[in-house]
Amino acid sequence: DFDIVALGEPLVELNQTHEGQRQYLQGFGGDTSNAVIAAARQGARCAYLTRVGNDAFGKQFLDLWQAEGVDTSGVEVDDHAHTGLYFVQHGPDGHAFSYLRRGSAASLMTPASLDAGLIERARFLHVSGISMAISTSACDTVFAAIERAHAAGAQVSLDSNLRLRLWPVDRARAILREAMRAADVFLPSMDDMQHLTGNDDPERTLDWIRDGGAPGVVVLKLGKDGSIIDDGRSRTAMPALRVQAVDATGAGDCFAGSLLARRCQGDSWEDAVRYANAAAALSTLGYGAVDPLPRAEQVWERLKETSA
Ligand code: KDG
Repeated sequence: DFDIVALGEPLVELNQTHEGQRQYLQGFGGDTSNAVIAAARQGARCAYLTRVGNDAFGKQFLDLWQAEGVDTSGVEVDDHAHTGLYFVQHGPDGHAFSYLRRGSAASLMTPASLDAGLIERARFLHVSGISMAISTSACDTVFAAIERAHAAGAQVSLDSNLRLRLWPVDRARAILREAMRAADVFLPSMDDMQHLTGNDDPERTLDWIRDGGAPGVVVLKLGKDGSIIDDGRSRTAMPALRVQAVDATGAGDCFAGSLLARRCQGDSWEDAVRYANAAAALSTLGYGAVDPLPRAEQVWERLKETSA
């Protein structure tokens, strides 16, 4: 059985190593893949549901997941479509993504290609705004997966991960609203919600989410201001950890994966968020979404230092 089964698209990553220069380090990205690897590094039993191309990068991903202990029996290999790719560039305003992913193997997923058996053996199904934005058939696949999860008693976790290059804001708002109503755990960022609601006040944003019918636990991520846990009864502000970040790509995914992993270990929401904050902070200290994802020992070490 699995703690976490994630569904979405992995992307080969080419990450600029010096601002303004043309050198790129090849790594791995794709929000849900990042999250499931982060969870596996915290000791969770994980599987990933996706499709990759029958190409060198698809093979690299399969090797990566296997090395990380992520089950790949639900990964389909497509002979005709490629594995998706993105570039990360760094500038004064942080990082920016350029995508080469249209028509990718993962974007061609359909509800029929879903290995629902894996979801039915999981505690959490983890999906994101990106999983639903890459194509309409992927969006249908996410909703089919959510239904299968709930029918089997699994919980659904949703990270907003709004990428407006992938879909128009009106569609994103409508679909994310629908998905958040089905989420047992909803992990929106304040930046994403500001695009959807036009409002920059955290309390009003949480009201919007609740009024929209979200029934689960909501953790609203405020960046350097930490996060707020809304468990439906009360709201608790949690501080952020300060670090000298070099590349924040994948930090939110690390937060999601680490949070779910700790919930599966029995942590309270507050303890799980404190842990996930530390893990996410550590993940920004190196380049790339996956390579700098910390392991449990490093996170505990960091938590000890900050509480000392
Ligand atoms: O959260 C980081 C991801 O956004 C990155 O790895 C690339 O999955 C990606 C995407 O679609 O933006």
